Amino acid sequence: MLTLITHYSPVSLRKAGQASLITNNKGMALVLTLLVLALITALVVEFSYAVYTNTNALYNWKTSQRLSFVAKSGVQLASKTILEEVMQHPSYTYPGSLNIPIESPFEDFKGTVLLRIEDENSKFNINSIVYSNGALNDEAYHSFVRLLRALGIESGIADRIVDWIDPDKEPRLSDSEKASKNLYLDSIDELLLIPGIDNTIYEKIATYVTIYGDGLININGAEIPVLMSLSDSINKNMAERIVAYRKISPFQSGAYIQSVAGITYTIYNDFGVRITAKGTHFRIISTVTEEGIKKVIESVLVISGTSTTVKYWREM
Ligand SMILES: [Ca+2]
Repeated sequence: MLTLITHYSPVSLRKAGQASLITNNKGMALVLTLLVLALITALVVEFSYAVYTNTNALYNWKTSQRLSFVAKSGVQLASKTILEEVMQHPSYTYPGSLNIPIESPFEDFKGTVLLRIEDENSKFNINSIVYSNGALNDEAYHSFVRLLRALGIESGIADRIVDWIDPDKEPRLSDSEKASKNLYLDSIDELLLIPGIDNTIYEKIATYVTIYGDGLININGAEIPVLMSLSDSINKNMAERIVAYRKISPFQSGAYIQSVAGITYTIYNDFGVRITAKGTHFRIISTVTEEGIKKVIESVLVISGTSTTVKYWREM
């Protein structure tokens, strides 16, 4: 019995406890080592990922900067092209829009450059429907209604735009003064803010309207619906004849439109004061793409004599 008691003496128990403590400590050390190792591995992976992401972001940024320079050069080239055209024949500008694809403009550049030039004077100036004193410009309003009709859009949209722009608060339609701006449009996109103009209507109108220019329409560039907006006497067939005529011989002045079969002096007299043969405001869209990265610069240039002024500039 005694022996047994000795075997289980407090000393022996302490020894046994120490042995198990040592084993436990070793186990803890192993767990800690494993934890530290796991942490280091996670940190290394995280670090490599961060370095990879940063390098990639830096590479994309560098490419984006490079493309931005190429796009800017594109705008310069387009403006030079327009100026040369204007110098060559000062009385008119033709055509209304032009796409210029440029193949390998620089060494080491493997992307594509597409320049698009649009004569803004070939479009209908939507702000022209309200005079600067706030009164309705009847002729422009009726032109715009004709444009809407040619595009298959109901004429009430013209009234909604008038109320959006004009300074008064008297609605032309029951709800057309609700939240109206009562100022001119600053961009075409603003049409989407006008109640009653949804994406479908906007998409139909957008390419034919502008906020630039003096309201005169360049008959050398106007597309069929815009030509039809000039007068009730210009139907689709006549508008097509105008387009066919200018392809062979661009109009030297507005009056030259009478050379087109069917356009009598009486018909011309109806809209003669609202047309021109020359554009002054040009939209340039320079799109550069390389290795999946795209840079677009959109700008509007005003040409006066031989000088150009940038009216609008947006980088995307
Ligand atoms: Ca108003």
